[in-house]
Amino acid sequence: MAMLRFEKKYRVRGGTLVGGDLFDFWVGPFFVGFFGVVGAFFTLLGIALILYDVAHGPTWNIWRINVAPPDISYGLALAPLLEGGAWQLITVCAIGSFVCWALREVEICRKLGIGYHVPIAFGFAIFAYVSLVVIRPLLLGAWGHGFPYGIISHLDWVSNVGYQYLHFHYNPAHMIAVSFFFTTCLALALHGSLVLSAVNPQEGETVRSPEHEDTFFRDTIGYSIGTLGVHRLGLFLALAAVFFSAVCILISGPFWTRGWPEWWNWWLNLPVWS
Ligand code: 07D
Ligand code: 07D
Repeated sequence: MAMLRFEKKYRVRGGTLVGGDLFDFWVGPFFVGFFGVVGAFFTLLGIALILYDVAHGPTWNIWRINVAPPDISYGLALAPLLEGGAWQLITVCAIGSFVCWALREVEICRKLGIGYHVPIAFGFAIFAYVSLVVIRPLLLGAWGHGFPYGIISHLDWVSNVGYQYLHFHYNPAHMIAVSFFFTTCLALALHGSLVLSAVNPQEGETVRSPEHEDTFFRDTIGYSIGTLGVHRLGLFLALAAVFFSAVCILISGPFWTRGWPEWWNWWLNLPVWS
């Protein structure tokens, strides 16, 4: 079925999570929905707050603009708007906007009758963000532990927090997350190249079937995970990478305050060495 005809067929009312028919329509190719409207509200308010804060700052240079969280001395209290209060409200808007985006995806899945894999996957990204700006600051007792909103300033934060624990590469959950990120790239490169090699042939040659793809891997490493399996694997690898990222930052501070290299002393102290 041609795409435009398919869209016409499935674009019927229903499947929404709240509000019934309210905003249950499309604008051009985009589904609006209740969460589209609420999400747009949070996004616009968040951008307005960024602009307001930046307008009071020293620069409009896109790389250098910075919306900083409140000073640690404010603890978990609300701060004045230009002393971190804007960061707090922007954080509320960002979470509101991300969650609305995920729920809008859920409504689209319901309309299409497909699984919720995409919104669940995005939920992991939201969890990582919430770990950084809500859960860890709450555990440490101050909003000032969140990262600042700025292109370069958030890099400074990552570097500073990393060195605060002496050598962040020794964080075991960081190791697992990094390894999952690398493996995700390996899996995507293998999958993308294999599919192209089979279904995008030179002119005059025929498209090959999934059996060709499976046989390539059986010939090479003795096993093929299969057409469905490779997508399960890809999703697992990517979600595990983000999950262990959240773990690695949540344990840094709330559960381990010394340098990460020191954590490995348990290994050096194993009785087997003495
Ligand atoms: C390609 C999908 C498109 C999305 C893009 C991001 C904005 C922000 C805001 C001017 C893969 C759009 C960016 C809307 C503009 C203002 C105030 C996704 C794709 C293109 N980071 N980070 C970047 C965010 C954190 C880190 C780039 C966001 C953590 C490092 C971009 C968040 C830590 C490096 C960016 C976030 C961290 C970057 C490219 C939220 C650990 C880089 C991102 C909401 C996770 C790289 C100058 C990209 C860079 C980079 C955005 C969080 C580390 C500006 C929105 C605190 C080490 N980050 N980041 O392609 O070049 O993502 O930075 O959590 O080296 Mg970051
Ligand atoms: C948080 C982004 C969420 C995004 C959302 C959506 C929009 C809309 C709109 C485009 C999690 C945003 C959408 C805004 C855009 C339009 C239209 C993703 C998030 C919700 N590290 N490290 C990680 C590596 C070092 C340190 C994670 C590698 C050093 C700290 C990952 C190296 C030190 C933290 C990772 C390396 C250090 C991390 C990041 C190498 C610094 C974190 C991925 C090769 C001296 C962070 C949860 C992630 C973390 C994190 C990789 C080096 C410090 C595993 C490969 C040694 C402090 N590092 N790191 O989490 O775990 O994505 O965050 O050297 O906080 Mg690290």
